Amino acid sequence: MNTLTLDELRAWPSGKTGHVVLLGRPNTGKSTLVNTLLDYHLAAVSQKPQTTRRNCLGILTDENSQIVFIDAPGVHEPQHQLDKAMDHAISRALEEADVIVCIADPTRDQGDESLMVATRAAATRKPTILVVNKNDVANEEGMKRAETFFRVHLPEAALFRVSALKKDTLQPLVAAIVELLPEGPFLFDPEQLTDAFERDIASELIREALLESLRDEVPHAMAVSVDVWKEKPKAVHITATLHVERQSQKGIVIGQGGSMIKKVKSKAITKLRTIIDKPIRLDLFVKVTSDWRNRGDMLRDFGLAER
Ligand SMILES: Nc1nc2c(ncn2[C@@H]2O[C@H](COP(=O)(O)OP(=O)(O)OP(=O)(O)O)[C@@H](O)[C@H]2O)c(=O)[nH]1
Ligand SMILES: [Mg+2]
Repeated sequence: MNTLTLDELRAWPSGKTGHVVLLGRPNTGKSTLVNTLLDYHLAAVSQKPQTTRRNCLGILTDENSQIVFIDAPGVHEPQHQLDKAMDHAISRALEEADVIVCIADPTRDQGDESLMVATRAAATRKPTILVVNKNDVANEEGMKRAETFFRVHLPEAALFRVSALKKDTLQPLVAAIVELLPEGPFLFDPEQLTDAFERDIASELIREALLESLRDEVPHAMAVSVDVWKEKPKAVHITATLHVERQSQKGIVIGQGGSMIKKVKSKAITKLRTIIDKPIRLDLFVKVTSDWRNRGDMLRDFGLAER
């Protein structure tokens, strides 16, 4: 952390501020909500569950408040070591949070995962808000069912219906969050949008390109490491490795005559352009890293588990 001068300390803004965890089963729109509020493609989003694998901070600041959103992985039953690390990240986020925002998806039936979400939120006894997302596509019956389900465990929580894709629907929610936050000095510089490094965001965007391009389980068996990041005066050179678990998956990712990897690269470059304003050279390599989802050393190397 940088040392501040006395004058800078005196000028450091304060107001309503604190951590707000987004808690929900996979695919409810947690990352979408953060991206929309920040107007920035910070977190990977996809139609496939378990897109987010580690906590990522999205910092929303205005003159009087600073909300530090924790975009956490989706709550699900752990299978691999990776899932356990994701679950641990959720627990850490819940501990750190001043306010919990429980996000429900009314387009699906509420089941075991929703039950885990509701009971985990209730167990913290922290101020909690219930958000029913996707109101642009959900029907009234689905929204009512989701609300009734969560209400059993969170009878006191204020309720909002929103679409994480539409910023104007999120303003009443943001105001309610601010109300619940404590007063204090801002936790981050007002200009800062996230705690993630540019190369971590880049690896997420490359993974998003994989999630969009590849079918079934393959993207879930993949991790992305950004190995080289060179800032040249007129371009940024990035080298990344796409880790798969088996030789057969390597073939799928490369595709016939390299067609799939070309597609992934082109999609990834388009996404990276939203965060990098120089020309980009992206080199992708595919590597078999056997059973990485069950290996603590690899999970730590990929930044998915604590050191
Ligand atoms: N129609 C509609 N789609 C949405 C909305 N919010 C999110 N989605 C879509 O839902 C899918 C999942 O969104 P994500 O933001 O990745 O969900 P998540 O909760 O972060 O998922 P995990 O990271 O897997 O836990 C994506 O296809 C989004 O485009 C919404 O309000 N309306
Ligand atoms: Mg997510």
